[in-house]
Amino acid sequence: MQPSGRLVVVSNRIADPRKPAAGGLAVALGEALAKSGGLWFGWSGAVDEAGAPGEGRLQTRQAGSVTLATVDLCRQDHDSYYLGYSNSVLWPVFHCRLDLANLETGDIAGYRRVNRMMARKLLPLLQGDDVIWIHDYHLIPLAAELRALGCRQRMGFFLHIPVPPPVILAAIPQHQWLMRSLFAYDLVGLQSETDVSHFDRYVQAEADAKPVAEHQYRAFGATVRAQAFPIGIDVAEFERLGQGAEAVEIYQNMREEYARRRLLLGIDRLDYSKGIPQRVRAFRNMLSRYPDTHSDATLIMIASPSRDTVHAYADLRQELEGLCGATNGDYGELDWMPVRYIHRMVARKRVPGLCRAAVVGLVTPLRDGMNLVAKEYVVAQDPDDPGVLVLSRFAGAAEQLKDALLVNPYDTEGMADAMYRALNMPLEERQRRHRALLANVREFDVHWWRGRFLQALAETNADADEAAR
Ligand code: ADQ
Repeated sequence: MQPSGRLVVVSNRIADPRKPAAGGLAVALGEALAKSGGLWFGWSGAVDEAGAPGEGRLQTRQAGSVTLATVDLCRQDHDSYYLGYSNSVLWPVFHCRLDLANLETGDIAGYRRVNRMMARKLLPLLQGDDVIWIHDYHLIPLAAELRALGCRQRMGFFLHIPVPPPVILAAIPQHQWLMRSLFAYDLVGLQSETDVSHFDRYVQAEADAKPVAEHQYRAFGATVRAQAFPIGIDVAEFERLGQGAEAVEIYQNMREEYARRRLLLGIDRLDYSKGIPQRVRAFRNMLSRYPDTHSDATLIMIASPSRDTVHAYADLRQELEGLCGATNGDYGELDWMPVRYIHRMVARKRVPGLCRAAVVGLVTPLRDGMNLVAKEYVVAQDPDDPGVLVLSRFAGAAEQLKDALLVNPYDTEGMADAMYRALNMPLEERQRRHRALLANVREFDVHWWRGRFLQALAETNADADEAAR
């Protein structure tokens, strides 16, 4: 069963699903929106310097059959809602980094103000039988704000980042309010079973919520269904990109340039959750303990700039530059630079070619909701001569991709050993692992994810239905 009404997607940022740079998620959501003649609502990405707090300017435009509706944020709202509460409180705490969380600021007011404003702007655009799908940690209280304005439509929420263990979550001064907000939804989608178990333990301990049926919890006078829907990639789209001229060209260039060398690759946003310095330390440790890797193994790290006005990100950049420089200084030769670090985004069309050129894919976050690079790396490989995925056990993807070499990113020696093992893995083992990984990535792709979520949302015995009767 799929919901019959129009689909409304709400996310912090929106993308034109018809643009090639949009990426798998935008394309997958765009498809579902196009089918129902849907609406996509979110922040425009622009800061209106002349705007007033809580007053976003609404703009709408058509992208085929999809309506894109955006609001601008004024400087104060952007700083407190986006940089502040979302990215300096929720992001670090949900990634278990209490040491980086700024829990004493007053940014909660801006977070609530923007969610309330978004609800006010969205409400008049809604139709009676709409099905509303809200995304990610920026917008946790949006359903509660919409309900307070009388919205009775079915609403689902998907959290793209991990749920931390209850004892960490409870460090947020407003944790009760935040989690109560989730009970305004009919369905809460999480990335992994670990996330569901953390949610389950939290609501039982802090809200005395009891599971009333499979995946159903009752607390705060409401019932919510909470379940894992591990997100996937658009495999067909990524394969198409892989056959494109730009992917083939970068693959050939890399093979030529590094003809005598073996490449290990990391592609990330430069974020402290991604375990990037830990990865360089492990690589350095491998160089120190396995001299046969010298003048051979080369680590390519492509880390795109992200949230660089938040302090923790600027510190990370400095640390990484120091580590890469030191490793190259200590181990490099005139004709071999062990680490190539590029602080930039690479064009999406090149990503499959880069992944294919690397004999080892390093996806080693300290915590990650899912991590789509792990899945992209698998799809990009030559099935006859595939590379090896080294994957952190703390990425949501590790619950599905059990045939990767799973590592603990805090264990420098263990990770160095895994890198070395990956570099030297026999062909037959690489093929066997790759077959199993690819089958999993193919089966649980982004279309499966979208379909399962929307089906579950359609099946919820929503209070919304009762209220409407
Ligand atoms: P992110 O933390 O952004 O997403 P991820 O899942 O790794 O992380 O997706 C990143 C995407 O951006 C991938 O498609 C990747 O190829 C691309 N990308 C990253 N760095 C790049 C670079 N330097 N150049 C070019 N492309 C780059 C959040 C959660 C994740 C969750 C996703 C989806 O943090 O855990 O998997 O949402 O739910």
